[in-house]
Amino acid sequence: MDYLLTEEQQMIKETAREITEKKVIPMRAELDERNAFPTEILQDMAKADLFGIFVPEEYGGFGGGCLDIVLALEEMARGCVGVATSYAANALGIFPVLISGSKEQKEKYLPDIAQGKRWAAFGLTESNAGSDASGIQTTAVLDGDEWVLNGTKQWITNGGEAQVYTIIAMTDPSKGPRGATMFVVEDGDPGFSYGKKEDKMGIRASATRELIMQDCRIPKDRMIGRRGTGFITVMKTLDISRPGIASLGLGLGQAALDEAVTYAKQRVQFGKPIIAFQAMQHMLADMAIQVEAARALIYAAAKHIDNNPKNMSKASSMCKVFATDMAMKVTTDAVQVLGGYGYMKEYPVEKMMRDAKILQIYEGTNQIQRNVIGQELNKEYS
Ligand code: COS
Repeated sequence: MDYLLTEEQQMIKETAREITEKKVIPMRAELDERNAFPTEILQDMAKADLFGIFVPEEYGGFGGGCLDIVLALEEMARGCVGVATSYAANALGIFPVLISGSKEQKEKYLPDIAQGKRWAAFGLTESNAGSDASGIQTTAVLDGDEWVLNGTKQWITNGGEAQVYTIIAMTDPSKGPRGATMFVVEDGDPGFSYGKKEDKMGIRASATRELIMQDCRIPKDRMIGRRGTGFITVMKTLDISRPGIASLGLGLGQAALDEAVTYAKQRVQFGKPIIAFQAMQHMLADMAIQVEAARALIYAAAKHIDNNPKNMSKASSMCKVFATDMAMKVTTDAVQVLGGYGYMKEYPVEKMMRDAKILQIYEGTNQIQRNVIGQELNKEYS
């Protein structure tokens, strides 16, 4: 379907697609097998200016919006969701600075991010604070001209690979969500270290580690926004970022559909290609409908977010739920279409199905997204 994308938007898609075809697809099985971080591929993306998409022009980027990011991520995810997750986590990590950072912080970090000289990561989750984001226990205490952070962040994408970390900590624990504040912690800060790299079911080309802060001292001016505004910044960050996760589901679903149709045309059983059987055609048709419906919803939600920055939550959660549930279903069906071959590592759909699962879990489970949508409906109809 023609979504009437501008020339610039088509260029973003083509650039991301070229890197995906030339660099990502040939490497994805090996990265998955070795649980290896795609440093060189990310450097290639930086050279192609893909890291500047979401950075404002005054800080050396292209000033793109949510739609521009989802277009790039869709193409990346057609190749490998692990690689695309590393890119997406960089955007997620720097969004708090974009949303609530001071001019000085933007000047300090954004040009490097736009050029891919430094990568970012987002530190929210803890062992006892997953869906319940305001349950964080990491603390930050002001000591003279420095903040002292203590706590451990868990399952942080790009952990140990990024140089810039946006981290939420309690500055006034008795105030609940209103007592949380965000900070920038940099690789090499005293008292800041990483846990071991996690061994995951899917998205194995992305790095996931703990961030450990033991009397981690950072300068006072690393606080993002005002004291006590951290939770709101986190919520806004997730609102902007979740369509990107939806788009990972979209690219993945499209890739699984491509594999399934190609296979169904080649595989001959009972004397004809299996695509000639109605049972197969109906399955492929349902997959194609779901992929296209996800694309339409994501592009519409991204446009809405670009034009209504104060009213993002429902559109953001809706497309995240729909597209990532779609990706799980469509990749599972693709394995079914390929049958025994689909279950073997020799064919890419096995990895696609493993990669799909996390999309229903990270950046807010799909159950939490439904809560957000339900709460918004409750407000709208009051
Ligand atoms: N934008 C701006 N402000 C928001 C907001 C949003 N999208 N969502 C909530 N807020 C505000 C509320 O208005 C409230 O402000 P007041 O103190 O002025 O009333 C405050 O934030 C607290 O909101 P709420 O009471 O709804 O917080 P809850 O603790 O009930 O949590 C959910 C809300 C479940 C939505 C939140 O915890 C969440 O998103 N959890 C999932 C976290 C997640 O995605 N984790 C994955 C890891 S991150 S990669």
